[in-house]
Amino acid sequence: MTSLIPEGCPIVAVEDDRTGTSLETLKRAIMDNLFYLQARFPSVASRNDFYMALSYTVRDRLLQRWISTAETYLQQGSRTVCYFSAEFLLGPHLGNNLINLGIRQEVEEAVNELGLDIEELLNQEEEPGLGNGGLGRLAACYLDSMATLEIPSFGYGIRYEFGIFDQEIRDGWQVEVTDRWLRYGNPWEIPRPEVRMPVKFGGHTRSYTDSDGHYRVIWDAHHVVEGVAYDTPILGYRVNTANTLRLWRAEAVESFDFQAFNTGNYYGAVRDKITSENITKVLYPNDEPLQGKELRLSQQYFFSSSSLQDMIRIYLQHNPDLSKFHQKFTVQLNDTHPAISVAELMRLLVDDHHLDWNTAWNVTQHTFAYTNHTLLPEALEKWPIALFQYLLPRHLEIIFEINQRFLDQVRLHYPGQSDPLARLSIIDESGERYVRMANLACVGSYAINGVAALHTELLKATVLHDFYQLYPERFSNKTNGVTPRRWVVLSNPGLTGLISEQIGDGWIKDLDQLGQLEPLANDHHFRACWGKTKHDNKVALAEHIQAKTGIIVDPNSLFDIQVKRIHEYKRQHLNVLHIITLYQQIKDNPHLDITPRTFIFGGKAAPGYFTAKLMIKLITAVGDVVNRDPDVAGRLKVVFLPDYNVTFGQRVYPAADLSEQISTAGLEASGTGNMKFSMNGALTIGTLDGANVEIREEVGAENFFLFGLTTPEVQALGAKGYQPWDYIQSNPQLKRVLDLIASGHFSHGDTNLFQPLLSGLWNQDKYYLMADYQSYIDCQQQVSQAYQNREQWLAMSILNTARMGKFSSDRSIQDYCRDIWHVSPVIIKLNGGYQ
Ligand code: GPU
Repeated sequence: MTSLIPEGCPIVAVEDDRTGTSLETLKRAIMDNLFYLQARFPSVASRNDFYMALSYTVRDRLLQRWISTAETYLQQGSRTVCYFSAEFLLGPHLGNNLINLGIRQEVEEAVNELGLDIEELLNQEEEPGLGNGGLGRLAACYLDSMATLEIPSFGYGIRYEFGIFDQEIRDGWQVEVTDRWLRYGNPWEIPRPEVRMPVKFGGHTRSYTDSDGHYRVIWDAHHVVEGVAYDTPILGYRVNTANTLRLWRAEAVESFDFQAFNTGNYYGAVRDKITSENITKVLYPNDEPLQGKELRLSQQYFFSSSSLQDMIRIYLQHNPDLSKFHQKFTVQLNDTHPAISVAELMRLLVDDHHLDWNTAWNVTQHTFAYTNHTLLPEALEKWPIALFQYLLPRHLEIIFEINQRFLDQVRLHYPGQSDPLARLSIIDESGERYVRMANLACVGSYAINGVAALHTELLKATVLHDFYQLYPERFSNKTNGVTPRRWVVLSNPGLTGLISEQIGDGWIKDLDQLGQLEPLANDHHFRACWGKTKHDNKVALAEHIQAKTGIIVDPNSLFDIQVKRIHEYKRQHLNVLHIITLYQQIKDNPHLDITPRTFIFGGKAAPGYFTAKLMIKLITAVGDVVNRDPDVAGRLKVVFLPDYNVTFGQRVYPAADLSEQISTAGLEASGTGNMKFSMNGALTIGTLDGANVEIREEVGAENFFLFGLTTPEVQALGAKGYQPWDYIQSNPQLKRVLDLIASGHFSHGDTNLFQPLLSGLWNQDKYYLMADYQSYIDCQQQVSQAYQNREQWLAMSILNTARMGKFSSDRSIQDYCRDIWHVSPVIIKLNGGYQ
């Protein structure tokens, strides 16, 4: 490989202290960073100072790989994937980078010799919570897999100053606290103040004909904001590839005009500056559905525009001809949040780079691919035309033009029919006019996919049916996956050691190798070791629970866990109905012999989602009564663990016996927590929804607890007119459970508190809890029985892990590479830095 450093330049060898991994070198490097980066000496250094010093030491070892990677990509001009996502829920970096670099042991020793504790330092890291839940975490797993598979790729997103709020529980209610994750600095990001992109907002457009007779449009914006790049290296597992996650921060610009307009109004000018910088202040904490706010659309446009401008800049460094842009880059749109990119790329190509419309459209349409992540109709993004006109006037024109040309084509398919046209149109004209972002994404993309087999089928049959009719060849399924590096190796070292002892460690990069564990499911000794690992993890979680909540739980009880965003369609309240059912059975018969269980919940509610917040209150209220009732003692415990996040997930999945995946069939697009649980040997109780269907296929029906209506059954019931009352009146047990809540038993006699939840169930029950209740209770009874047969349970647990190969995000990424992106790995050789 030829070096980029011009000949004759002095060769600077990277110091060993920045790359070496011997014990002495590591110790010296940590102390060096403590002095020269934190400006501290050991006797006054805080734990955070040591965390920072250690992180810089690890970062140095990444940078060598990062630079080699960037250099190689530049030289080879390799085809590159850009993953556009408004959310990247990365979780803490330090532990993961130690694993991927393969220096966890050495670093632990070095840290010990310095008189420090590695666990304490790891716990010091504030996780970057730049996402809400599944969608953002999927993006993070995909970055890990793309790096591990040596795929040239960039992540592009937003550097929120405040990520997802921290959740506190006060008097049983959720209270939101600002996530000031950058307060003590972020050693993992490298600011790139010289990489800045102007992003325009508002104003007007005007047109003219240039000297060559071309029609041109100029957008005179109301104001301009600059996107400034902040880069985070994303290292693959035991490879030299370190890709880039580039997140944009909004900065104000002070243009000449800006100053002139504000003469004498210094205060006003500064206030405007602050307003521009608001764009990247805070992550919207709504999962699905999203909030239709102006600032949210500004965020989406801001990061889409900055990213596309950056890609064009990179492209033009080596290729003059933008008509081939799509050969170099492909963009995956993570849901519709970046779908405005379709119009923005057209604008950049046509207005700024003077490509003709057809050429530009060919490039655009061959650049984007769109992933849909939800079937909930209320979560499909649409923006009022008036807002678009005000914020992005040029884009509205471009969208109208795209739409007109598109509808002309559609007319050829459906001569004389207006209904399909109205449904396919990018503009919703049924009432107030809106721009439909999913339609824009479908029209502007060469590939469209769902995230689990069932979800893709339902997309084709329902929300995207008309597009499927028109463009069947664009549709495919790409079942989600999760990275086994973070979700097994990092979070479950005990299990990792046990598995690798038996089958070697090849499974970490090739998860299908877990299949070699299958015969061991029959091995009594192996089962015992498996059981001990699980037990150790449960003890550790029990200690954590006690430290955080004061609640004492028994590691010998069945750990029954539901962790995910709080949402009616995910049905945490169905889980609560089961708890109350068991509670009543014990109250009826205090000597009842039941399998002791600990119910553990975690998850945040969107701050404006009243019912979800009431669901949290219900869980904590039931816990308060059940945990204190002496009749129940030793049999049931209910814990709501505050502030569920990636860090806490890493403690939870390894300690679970039972994974609750109980959404109404047809509503959870995929789920990914379901995969993390199963990989760590939990059994699933679940509906035939999302990826549960495929998990059950893989692990075998006999190793999965299935209950509830199927999607067609839900649809049929809905069509014939669902009456929850039919189920309540015919089921005395169910009625008693609802009545007990209504009586104020869990609310200090307050009969009003839970009324909104209860009347929802009685009157409408949009998510079919009443219809699924008995099936769920019966299935839970089977779970309890199965848990009594420890040997059998352990065998099922081993088989769950052994059969999870399919759900590695490596498999997902390979599918995307093969079927959609058409990109191949590029092997990175370490060139030792600047040589
Ligand atoms: N999902 Br849309 C989110 O987490 N947030 C969103 O705004 C949207 C979807 C989730 C789906 O609910 C979940 O089923 C899926 O596994 C995940 O995206 C990743 O595809």
